[in-house]
Amino acid sequence: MLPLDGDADVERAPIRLAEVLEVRLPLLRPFVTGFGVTDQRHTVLVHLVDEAGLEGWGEGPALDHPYYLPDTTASTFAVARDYALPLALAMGSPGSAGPLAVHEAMTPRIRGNTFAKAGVEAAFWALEAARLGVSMRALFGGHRATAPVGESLSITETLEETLEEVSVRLGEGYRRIKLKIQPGWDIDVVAAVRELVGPDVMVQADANASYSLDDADALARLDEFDLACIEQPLGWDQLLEHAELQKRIATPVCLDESLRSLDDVRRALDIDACRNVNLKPSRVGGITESLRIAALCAERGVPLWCGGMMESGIGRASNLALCSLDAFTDPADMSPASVLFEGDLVDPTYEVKADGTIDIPTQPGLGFDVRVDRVEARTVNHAVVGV
Ligand code: OSB
Ligand code: MG
Repeated sequence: MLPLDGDADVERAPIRLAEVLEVRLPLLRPFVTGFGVTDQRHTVLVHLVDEAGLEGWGEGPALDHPYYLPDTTASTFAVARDYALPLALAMGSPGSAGPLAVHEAMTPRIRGNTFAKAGVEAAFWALEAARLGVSMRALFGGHRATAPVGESLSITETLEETLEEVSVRLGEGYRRIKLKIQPGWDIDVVAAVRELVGPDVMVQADANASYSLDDADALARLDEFDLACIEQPLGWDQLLEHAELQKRIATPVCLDESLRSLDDVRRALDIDACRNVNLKPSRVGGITESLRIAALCAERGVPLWCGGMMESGIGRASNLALCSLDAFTDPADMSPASVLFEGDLVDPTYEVKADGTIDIPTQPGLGFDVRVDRVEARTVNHAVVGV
C-alpha cells in the first residue's frame, strides 16, 4: 500500500529551524563521464528541527555544472532557499504540513528545479518518519529488508583499469556492472567486459546523452553483448528520437535525464521511447513523484531501478528506503560512500554486503545518524530560512 492517499494524522510541533546548506565532499577518485570530470562533490542539504527536537534531513544532489541537466548546485541552493522551503513552510503554521502537502505546495508552482523540490520534500519525509516513530521504509510502504546494488564505473584511462575494477566489484558481490560509455569508448569496452564476465553477469551501459540518432547503427552493434539496457543514449530532451532509436536496436533503452516527472515516464512508455526506467528521486522532484512512478512501472511491468547522483548518505537514505518497494526489479546504483568520499555525512554509513545487497534501515526517521561535525566542517554556503 503506497502512502499516497493523504498525510498521516499526526501531531506536528512547529518547526523552529529550517536551513539550507551547500557542502563540499572531496571524492576519493575523480568520477569521469561523458559530461566531464568531477573530483569534489558539491551537494545541497536541507535541515529541519521542530519544537519537539525532532529533525529531518534531505538532499538535493544536483551537479556543480549544467552538463547533466539544467539544475546546478548553485541553482538548487538558491531555489530551495528562496522558493521551495518558504512555500513548504507557508503551509499552515510552520511545520504543520506533512510531506504530501509540502509536495502539493511546491510542485504545481515551481517549474523544473526538481532537485531543490526533492531536497526540501525529503527533509519533510524524514521528519514525518521521526514524528511517527517509524522508518522511512515503513512510511513508503516497502517490505524488502535489503536492496541489491550494482556499481556505476566511470570512464578510465585504459581498458585494463576498467577490467580490473569490474573484477574487484564482482568479487565483492556487486550484482550488476554499469559502464559509462561515449563515442570512442563504447564497443571495445563493452565487448571486453562481456568477454571477462561471461554471459551470466548483468551488464549495462550509460551514455549520458553523448550520441545522436545518426549513431543508431553504431549503437545497434552493442546488441550482441546482451546488455540489460543502454541508458540515455541521446539528448536529455529527445524523447521522440529515443523512440525512433528503440525501433532500430534490440537492447532496451533506459532513460535517465529525459525523465523528470510522472508524466515524462508515462509519455516515454506510451511511445516506446524506453523499456527500462532509471528512477532518481531527486531528478523527478522527490519521493511523492517517485512513489507514483514506481506504481506506474509496476502496473505496466516495466523493469525499474533506483539510480544515484553520488549522494551523501543523507540522500542515499531515502533512496534506499524507496528500494524496499517491490516495484524495484533491478539493482540500484548505490556505490557506498566508503568508495566515493573521504568520510560520509552519516555514521555508521551503509555498506555493500558480500551478497551484493545493502541493509535498508528500520530505525525511525532518516535511519542513519548524521555527523553534524562533518556537515559543519564541509559547509561552504549556508542560509537560514525564516519560519
Ligand atoms: O548518469 O547515472 C548517472 C552520477 C552522477 C550523475 C549522473 C549519473 C551518476 C551515476 C550514479 O552514474 C553513480 C552513483 O550514484 O553511485
Ligand atoms: Mg545515467
